[in-house]
Amino acid sequence: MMNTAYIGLGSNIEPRQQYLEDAIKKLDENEQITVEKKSSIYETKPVGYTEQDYFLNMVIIIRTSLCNTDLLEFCQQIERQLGREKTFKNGPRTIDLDILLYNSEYRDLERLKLPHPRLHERAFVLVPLCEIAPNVVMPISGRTANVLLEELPQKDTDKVVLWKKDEDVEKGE
Ligand code: GSY
Repeated sequence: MMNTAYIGLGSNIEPRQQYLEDAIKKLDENEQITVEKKSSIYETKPVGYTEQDYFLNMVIIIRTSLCNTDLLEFCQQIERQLGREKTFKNGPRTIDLDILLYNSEYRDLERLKLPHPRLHERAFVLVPLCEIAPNVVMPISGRTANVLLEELPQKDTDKVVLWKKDEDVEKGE
């Protein structure tokens, strides 16, 4: 059974772009995962704990035969492999992989909440998500990514700046 998942990636420790690319490569190397679509990379002002460096963020769409908890495990394994050290809550990180959506499932487990509980308030997620899937529908609320983005204040979306278009990443520019 093939499932569709949306994953948000973020890094604010150099080499930021390399961490994003390495994480995507590791996902794609898993036989049970195919990376279907990638957003451009955005440079974003840190949210939450603000006394840290700017992030690079992007969103990808994958197809996978992994169940949601196995996908979570695999994402956490990649975070560990890429040297993510838990400093403190919301602190700097080499790579962060968040499952944003898994099919149209709703889950409220300790370890896994779907859709991602802060997705609707995060411009650094919604801007790249809307680039590649503006009409994706949120479970329960039935609202699209586009509608969620329109509801964010402009001061939030202003802090998410296109950094590298997907085709420039492919060309290695
Ligand atoms: O889970 C996301 C980690 N994170 C980010 C992020 O990825 N980007 C921005 N701009 N701010 C953030 N704050 C946290 S925590």
